[in-house]
Amino acid sequence: MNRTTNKGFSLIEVIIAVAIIAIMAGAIAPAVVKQINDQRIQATLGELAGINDGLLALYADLGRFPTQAEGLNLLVTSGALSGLELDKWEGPYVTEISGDVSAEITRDAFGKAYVYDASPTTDPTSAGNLVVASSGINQTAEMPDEATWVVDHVSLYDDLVIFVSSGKVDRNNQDTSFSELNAIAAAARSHYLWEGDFPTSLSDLGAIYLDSGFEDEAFRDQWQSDYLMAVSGGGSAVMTIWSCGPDRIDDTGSDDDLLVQVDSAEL
Ligand SMILES: [Ca+2]
Ligand SMILES: [Ca+2]
Repeated sequence: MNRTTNKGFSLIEVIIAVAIIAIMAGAIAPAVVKQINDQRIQATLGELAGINDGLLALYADLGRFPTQAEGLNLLVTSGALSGLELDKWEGPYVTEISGDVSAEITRDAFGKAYVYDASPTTDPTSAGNLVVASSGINQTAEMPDEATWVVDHVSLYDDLVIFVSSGKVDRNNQDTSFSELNAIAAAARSHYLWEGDFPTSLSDLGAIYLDSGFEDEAFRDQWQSDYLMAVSGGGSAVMTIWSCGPDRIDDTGSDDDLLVQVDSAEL
């Protein structure tokens, strides 16, 4: 009746058990690591998509992307903006993540800071106005190649790279700016018909000739640059009104500038 049931384990049984556990762990561990990495890649891709949308929304508001110094932080904080730009900033432009938003948005799901290139050299050249990149699983930035972000090389590395293009926003801005330029041109025609000459500055058009909807923003385009004007010729004067376009540089009506003209001879 006193038979013991606790025989204990023999040494050979322990060795076999440990060996089985070791083999199973060896088989499972890589799968677990892979699963964690896959989740981090998906999280990082999701963040990059949000950053892309946020940068375009910021561009639509400010008429420009963050400078290299401002970086991705400008998506969550207005930072050193002032005046008109501070008024126009309507962030945060990324979906809020729990905790310290500004710190998290600048880091990928592996905890490493995103690479932000505000003036990238890309191949093809029109690939994007900006590049944002995660260094990926190995947390080593392998791109760009030779200082050029090559679209075709993205798949060569584990880096996760987005090329951000303002093209769609610019097309919307162009449509709106042309509408405004045409409204200003119509006001300039009225000015000429009533006063016998073109205005010497756009502000001369004022409320008398301009329809509502312009008010204090009357003479600023969608990239937040002033519309410009010039009058040439004597007896048959031509008034030119233009926007500096997406590059916000006055190309005197050429390059990416948007331009309308009013010829007094046609009035
Ligand atoms: Ca990498
Ligand atoms: Ca320009």
